[in-house]
Amino acid sequence: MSVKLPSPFDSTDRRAFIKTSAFTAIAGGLLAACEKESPKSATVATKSVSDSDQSGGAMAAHPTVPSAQSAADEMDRMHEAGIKAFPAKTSGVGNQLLAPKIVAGVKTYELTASKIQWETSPGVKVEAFAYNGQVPGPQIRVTEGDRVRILLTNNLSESTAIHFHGLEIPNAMDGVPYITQPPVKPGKTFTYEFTVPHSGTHMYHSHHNSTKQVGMGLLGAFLVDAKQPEAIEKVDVDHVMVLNDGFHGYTFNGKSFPATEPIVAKLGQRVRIRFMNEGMMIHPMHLHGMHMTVFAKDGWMLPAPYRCDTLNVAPGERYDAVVNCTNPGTWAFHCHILPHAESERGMMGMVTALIVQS
Ligand SMILES: [Cu+2]
Repeated sequence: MSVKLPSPFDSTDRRAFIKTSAFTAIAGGLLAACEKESPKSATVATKSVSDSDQSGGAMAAHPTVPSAQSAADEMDRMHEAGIKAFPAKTSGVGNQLLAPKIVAGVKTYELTASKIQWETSPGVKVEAFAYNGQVPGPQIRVTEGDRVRILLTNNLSESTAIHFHGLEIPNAMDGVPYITQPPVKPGKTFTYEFTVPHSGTHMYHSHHNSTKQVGMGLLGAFLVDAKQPEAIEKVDVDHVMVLNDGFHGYTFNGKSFPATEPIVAKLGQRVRIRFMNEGMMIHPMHLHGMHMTVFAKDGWMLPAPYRCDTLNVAPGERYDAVVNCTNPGTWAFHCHILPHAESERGMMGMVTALIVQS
C-alpha cells in the first residue's frame, strides 16, 4: 500500500488521529503496520500530556497527572486494540447468497427458522432466531419477472410468518398473520409463491411478534435485479449492509465492530452500497473521504440522484448509493449517532471501513 500516514502531530483531534492513522494501518497490512505504530502511539500520549502542561498550567501543578496519564494511556490502549483486531473473525456469516432449486421453472427456496447461538463480536455469543442458521438470513437474489416459491419451515417454539418488505405481490402472500394468513405454527411449513413484480433492494422478515423476532434475527435481503439495469447500477462491488439495533446490539449484517466486514475496492472502482434498516432507530450512515451518490429509495430509482456523505436510514427504509472510489486509504464508515459507534473502550457496534486500495 502506498497510503501516506498522516502525522499525528499535525492534528489536535485525537479521535481523528485514531480513526485515520490506525485505520490506514489496517490497509497497509494489519500486524506489521500496527507494530510499527505502537511506539509512535506511546509517544503521542506522552506528548499530549506535555502539551496540556504548557497550555493549561494548572495541569502541571496537579498531583494526579501520572494517574491521569495512565488512564489516558489505558483508554488509548483499548481503542488501539479494537482497531488492530478489525476485521475480527467470528463464527457464522450471514447474508450468504442462497442458490435456488429450479422446480418446473420456479426458483424455489427453503428457509427454516430456528433458535441458534450467534457470535456478534469475538467472544460475544447471543441467542438468535435465524433463517438457515444465519443472521441476516440467506440473501435471495432474483430478476424481475421470476416466479419464486419460498418454503418457510418453523422450528421455533413460537409461531412466525414472512413478510416480503417492499415487494408489491398478491395480498395472500404478504405474510401478516390474521390479516393475510394464519400464523405458521411451530413444526409447520408454509409456502409463499409469487411472480416478482419489480426490481429493487428489498427485504424479507418475520411479521409476527416482530419486535422480538426481527430483533433476534429473522430478516434477510431480497434483491431483485432489473431485466435492463440502469447505467448507474454497473458497479465493481455490490455490498449489502443490513442495520440492526435489537437484542444483538448495534450491528451491520449481524456483526458488531471489530467483527464487521470491511468493504474493499480498488482505486477507481465503483461500489454500490445497499443500506437496509431492520432496526428500531434511525442510523445516519457517514462515510469518510468520499461522497455517496444516492440513486434509489426503497428499491425505486430516484428521479434525480443526490450526493451526500451522511445518509439517514430509518427503520424499514432501503437506500442504494454508489461510491466512486477516488481517494485511496482506509476510511471509517459508521453510524453517526456516536453511542452506536464508539465508547470509552473504543469503537464498537456500527463501524466498518471502506478500504480503497491504490
Ligand atoms: Cu446508529
